[in-house]
Amino acid sequence: MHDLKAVSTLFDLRGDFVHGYSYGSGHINDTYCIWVDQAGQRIRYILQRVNHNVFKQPIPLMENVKRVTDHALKRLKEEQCPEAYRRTLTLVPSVDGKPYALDSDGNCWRVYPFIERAYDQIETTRQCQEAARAFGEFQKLTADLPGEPLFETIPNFHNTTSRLAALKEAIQSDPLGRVKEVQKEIDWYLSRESDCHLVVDYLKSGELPLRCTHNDTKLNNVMLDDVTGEGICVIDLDTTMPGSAIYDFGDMIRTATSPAAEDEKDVSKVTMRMFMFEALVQGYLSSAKSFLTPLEKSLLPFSGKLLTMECGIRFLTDYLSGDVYFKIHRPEHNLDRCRTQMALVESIEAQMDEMKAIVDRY
Ligand code: ADP
Ligand code: GN1
Ligand code: MG
Repeated sequence: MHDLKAVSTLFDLRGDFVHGYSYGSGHINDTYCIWVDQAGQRIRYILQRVNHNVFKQPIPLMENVKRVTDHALKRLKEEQCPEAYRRTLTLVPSVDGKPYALDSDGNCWRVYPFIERAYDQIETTRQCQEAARAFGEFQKLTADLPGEPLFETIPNFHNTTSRLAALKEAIQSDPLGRVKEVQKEIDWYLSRESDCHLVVDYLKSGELPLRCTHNDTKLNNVMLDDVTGEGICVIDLDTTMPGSAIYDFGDMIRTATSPAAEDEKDVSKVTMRMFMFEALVQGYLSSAKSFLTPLEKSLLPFSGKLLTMECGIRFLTDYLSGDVYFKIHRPEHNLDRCRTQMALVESIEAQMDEMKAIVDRY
């Protein structure tokens, strides 16, 4: 545990630190909720340590986040949107006026106002639709971000071909001797190798456009209003950078359509529910229809298979490598995650024709 009180003094919080604790269930950064007393009023903030094992260059990453959040706020204000500061993340500056602060160990920290009266769990079709609409709106917003393209915080993040190559390397080096336990899973992923190239090839040939995308559209990365259910604020902007709309939609299918958790041990509970898929299509197209190309639209059903497979490949690679990337809370956590992704891919494969029919209908 870090000294949260000491870290909080690096930021211009206009108050006294009261207490802080670990918060949320993200797999990457260290996230804390901290309470601050401001002239007698208690306010909470999100304090985060950027994981520099994953994000090798936190400072250009923070410059990305600053550019995107400033642009979002400017737009919301121009549109005279009520509660603008609840509809986008905003960065609380450090005492020396930067959007982040470095501690004496070289950790990069940031503070966001806590988005109040909102939640990040999705259970109903309406919530699903709203989340997808919000991610579509976010893509629209970043499409007219002025200036240079954003810095690529993790090169080849969604390059499924390189993800598969990394899996093969982990199989070769097998540092913990785990390969023999998971041959079935390895064979399963390797048998789907041909699916890994498609989107990468289309991007290379220019048939698919490179856009500014979120790239981590997991459903707990969007906050919904706790009264209206409206998708109000997209969070976790670390991977917002050049990418494909296919990646963003695919990860929504991966995280929203199954009733089972990503780390469910009983994979018979994992299934792609068509009504949730339909809600995603409805919500996403309500904001993205105007800018998606026909090829992008036609790849929406496949995107779910691709991103689920890719994430499974990453979980299996991390398991073989000794769990060095994703946070784990039990010994075979990454292996359980890799197995749920397999079950979900199989469920998507079995329903692909109906998924295509739904996209055509909308
Ligand atoms: P990670 O990259 O580790 O996933 P996130 O930025 O997604 O980190 O934060 C982890 C969790 O913390 C989120 O899923 C969300 O529940 C919560 N969270 C993050 N930022 C805020 C915020 N500004 N207000 C309220 N909750 C937040
Ligand atoms: C990570 O940071 P978080 O928990 O929202 C990961 C995503 C994976 C996801 C799997 C930067 O997302 O790419 O899809 O876990 N983020 C990064 O749950 O690697
Ligand atoms: Mg997150």
